[in-house]
Amino acid sequence: MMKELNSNKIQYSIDGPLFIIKLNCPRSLNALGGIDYIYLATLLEKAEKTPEIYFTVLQSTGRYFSSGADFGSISKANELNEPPLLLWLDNFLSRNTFVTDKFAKHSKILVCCLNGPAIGFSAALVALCDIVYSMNDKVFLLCPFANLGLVTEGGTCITLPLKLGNNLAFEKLMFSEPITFDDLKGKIINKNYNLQDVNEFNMCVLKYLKDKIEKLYLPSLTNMKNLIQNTTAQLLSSANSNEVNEAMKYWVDGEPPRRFVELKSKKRTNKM
Ligand code: CO8
Repeated sequence: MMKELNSNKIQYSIDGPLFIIKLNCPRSLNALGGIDYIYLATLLEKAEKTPEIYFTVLQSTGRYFSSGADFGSISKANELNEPPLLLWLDNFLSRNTFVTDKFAKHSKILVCCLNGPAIGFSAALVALCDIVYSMNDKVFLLCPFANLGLVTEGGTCITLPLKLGNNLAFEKLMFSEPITFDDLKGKIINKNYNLQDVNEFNMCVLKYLKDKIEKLYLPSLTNMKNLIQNTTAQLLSSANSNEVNEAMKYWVDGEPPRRFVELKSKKRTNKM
């Protein structure tokens, strides 16, 4: 029997036309390892292939939406005795490209329930969502690529300038600064729920979506997404490829792995 990919940090459920994916590792602020990100992408594929599904809803738990790549899993990869080029083609380039592509090309409406901050690759995935609801005004996105010896990833060289505006995106990326609720509202965040309890927030968004779509002809929605997506599809596709290839030289030289080790030992932080 073929071995199935799985992750104990991510769960999914189906509720009518909604495919709900929940990050459930609040202890590490929903940090995700390479396999977790790939599993997340395979769940998007599952939603993609299910004709009754029109919305893919991302939810999370605890005080962060996701603190990005799990520094433990990067340290583990770094300890493998492989030539750096092969190591990072496998553990960075192929994975990032695949996951970003699945998000960028997803045909169902991608909704993010942003319960808290999202960092790094996870922040990039939030920026790829079509609709984002925030739990309160404490949420932020942080792309600390310069702090970690990386470059933009997950399509952020396109999504952030496009959604936030060029100069704001520049400042946030160049100085590894948080993109605050005020920066995000009306640009990436559609609506703020002003809640403190994550379960209540997640339930409220699901109820809101069900009420909103009750009388709609759902194929119109995915068809409109397709029309909108067409305008940026090529840009995102080439950005995805350019981003990971540009970052490879840094991985091979060892700068990001060194900095992830510092994160793990708490010598480096992305705390504001
Ligand atoms: N990985 C693993 N564990 C984490 C991570 C993480 N990214 N973030 C937090 N944790 C853990 C902490 O170690 C801690 O565990 P413990 O209680 O056992 O010590 C617990 O979560 C709580 O964290 P803190 O005590 O640090 O909480 P604070 O509120 O003080 O700080 C921060 C929160 C600011 C988020 C801080 O934890 C931090 O800086 N974390 C690192 C965030 C980060 O830099 N993530 C990587 C971003 S870059 C990226 O995602 C691109 C990667 C490209 C490779 C992708 C390959 C597929």
